[in-house]
Amino acid sequence: MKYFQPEIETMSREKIRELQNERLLKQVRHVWDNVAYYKAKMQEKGLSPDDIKSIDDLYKLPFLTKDDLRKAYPYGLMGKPLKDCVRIQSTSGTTGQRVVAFYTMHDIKIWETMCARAIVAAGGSPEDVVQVSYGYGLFTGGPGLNGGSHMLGSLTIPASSGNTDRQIMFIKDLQATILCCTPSYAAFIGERMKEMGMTPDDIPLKAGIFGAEAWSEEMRRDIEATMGIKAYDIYGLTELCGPGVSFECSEQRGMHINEDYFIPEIIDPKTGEVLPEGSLGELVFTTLDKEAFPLLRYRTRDITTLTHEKCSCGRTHVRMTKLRGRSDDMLIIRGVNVFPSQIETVLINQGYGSNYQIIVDRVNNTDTLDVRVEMTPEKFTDNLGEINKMQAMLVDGLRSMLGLKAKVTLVAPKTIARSEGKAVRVIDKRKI
Ligand code: DLL
Repeated sequence: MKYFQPEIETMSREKIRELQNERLLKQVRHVWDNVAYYKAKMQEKGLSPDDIKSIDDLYKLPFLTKDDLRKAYPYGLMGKPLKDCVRIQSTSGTTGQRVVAFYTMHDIKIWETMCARAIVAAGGSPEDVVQVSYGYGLFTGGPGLNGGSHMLGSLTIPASSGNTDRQIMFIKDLQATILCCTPSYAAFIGERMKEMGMTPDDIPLKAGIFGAEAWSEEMRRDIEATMGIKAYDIYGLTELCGPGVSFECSEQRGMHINEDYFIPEIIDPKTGEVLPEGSLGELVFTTLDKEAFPLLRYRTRDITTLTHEKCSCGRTHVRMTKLRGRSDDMLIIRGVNVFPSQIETVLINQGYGSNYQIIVDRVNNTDTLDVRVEMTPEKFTDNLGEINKMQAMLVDGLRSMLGLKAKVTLVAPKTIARSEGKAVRVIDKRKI
């Protein structure tokens, strides 16, 4: 099975544009008629739905930001009355304001369709056994992939996250072929497998669908080798539905955005100006077929690039590159922009795992960067001279990657807390 919906996933660019134009006009009208908050924003700019005749007019529409979501919390952006809604999902609110999103039955169906497309793109079919080890509940990871797997007709194990030994037992005993969880949890499961003396040959897994947080190519290779699988990236956010907004195919070179449901744009995060294809900038989405929670030009704060370059998988939908992190993940240390993923790349290149912690502080008006890194069992030593040498190598690696001097402390294996969901790797004491 190559595609879940071949006619849509491989549609010609002209047809995609036609479909987007048609749906955009309807979505703008729906918002104007039902979302007073956004209607007021349009009126402030002197706009009415008649001013939006095609995608070419999209730039005229005002942006929606996380701040708007906060102001309109909880019901102010709804496009349907509550009685027509069947579900609420929410973010954990770790990076600030909690987001609450609403779904009609139609919205759930399109969300699950996108997740089914993602599973097929990762080599899945109704023959597969899909173990969903994302958290269930308000977090969208579990319910989204669970729904996608059902829609595809795969046997679904709603394992949820946690109880890692049981996860491994299920994979083995229930013959799971596809694992869905955060990349940090996948790394943790892999680590535990190794400890239990298991090799990839002991488990039937062939693929993993990992997302919800930034992860490096090096971490991907690590997980792939430990589990003997192909690891696919999946992206999404609660505001738009959850996982499945975009997903990787066998090429593993960027995630196809479901363009029949969303129009993506890349803007300059400072000026709001739309940037040409290939530029690195903030990702903005306009929903095209949402009933309960339609969002026009929603600023995600995620930083990426878009490419329409032909993909050998045959899918025609635009791709976004792997995220380096969110614009609000980016640390500014002594004036230098630092993404945690850059630090991770240095660590993994020198043979460490993805268990690390970044501690930023300000001492005597100067920012300090401390990186605590766990030694792997293979690298573990209690010889101080050796440890000093290893630390110095990491300091060098970080200096050439970031242009910054960091302090590195190596710690014993298993001393940094593992994550079953999204890992919290940065502790910025300057904000406290
Ligand atoms: O994390 C939805 C999701 C669940 C996606 C399961 C993939 C898999 P939120 O909790 O609302 O939703 O967080 C959304 O997480 O704006 C990104 O900053 C980040 N994010 C999501 N997927 C990726 C990814 C879910 N593949 C926020 N790579 C987004 C990097 C990601 N960051």
